[in-house]
Amino acid sequence: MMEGAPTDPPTHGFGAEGAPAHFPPPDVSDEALEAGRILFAGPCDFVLGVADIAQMDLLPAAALPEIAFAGRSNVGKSSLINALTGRKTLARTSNTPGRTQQINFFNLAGRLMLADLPGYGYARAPRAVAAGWRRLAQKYLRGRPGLRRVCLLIDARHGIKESDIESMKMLDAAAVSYQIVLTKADKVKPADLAACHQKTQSLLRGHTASYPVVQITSSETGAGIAELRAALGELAAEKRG
Ligand SMILES: Nc1nc2c(ncn2[C@@H]2O[C@H](COP(=O)(O)OP(=O)(O)OP(=O)(O)O)[C@@H](O)[C@H]2O)c(=O)[nH]1
Ligand SMILES: [Mg+2]
Repeated sequence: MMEGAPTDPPTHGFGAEGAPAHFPPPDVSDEALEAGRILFAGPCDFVLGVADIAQMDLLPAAALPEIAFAGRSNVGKSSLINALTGRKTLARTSNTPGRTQQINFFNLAGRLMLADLPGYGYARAPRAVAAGWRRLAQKYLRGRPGLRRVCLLIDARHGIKESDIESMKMLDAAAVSYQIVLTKADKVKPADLAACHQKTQSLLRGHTASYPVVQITSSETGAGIAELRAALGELAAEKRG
């Protein structure tokens, strides 16, 4: 087993000072938690990075069910992939928004492909460059065979922004299933977190492709990570052999 891989038994991740009692973590069975834990404790390898639309056409057809991590710049996409897989440096993270500038693919245990997307809404990248990332991400999200779910990440400190609504509408129109994941829960007071969760949940109404459960996470404390592993594990290919 790789160093740093998740080996602890699944917990709900909400410690004593974690989420308040009135919004319990989603109801996940112990079997699903254990299956998710085992999957994400498996090997995870960088496969390739795709930097522009021309390269998209060279992308091999999706042989595995695929999960994409999308959201505004700096929301914590790369950190979440690292937290899910229990590796600190698998996906490159940064304090500087715009760190992930291509679509990076990771093969998880030969059962699931994880795709780390560049963020949108990064004001400081040259306009043409940011537009290029956006087109790349959109082309990928609309047309990727094998894409089973998009984790659409929302910073729990800020909630859903106009650019997120645009992404949700685009995914609704393309009928691509997406799940809202609140990030950086450790940075928000429990009462504010509850309010953000409730507001986010209510904003899902009318969004036809959205998964009903809004998952609260912290890549810093591990809150909600076991539950997200369980939810995504249900989409993985069967273990071979
Ligand atoms: N406190 C806290 N900080 C976090 C969490 N997740 C990410 N961060 C921090 O937020 C910053 C951005 O994280 P990244 O994972 O690089 O964000 P990203 O969405 O991949 O960013 P781009 O690739 O630029 O779009 C880093 O400084 C992370 O350490 C979290 O759960 N809690
Ligand atoms: Mg990133």
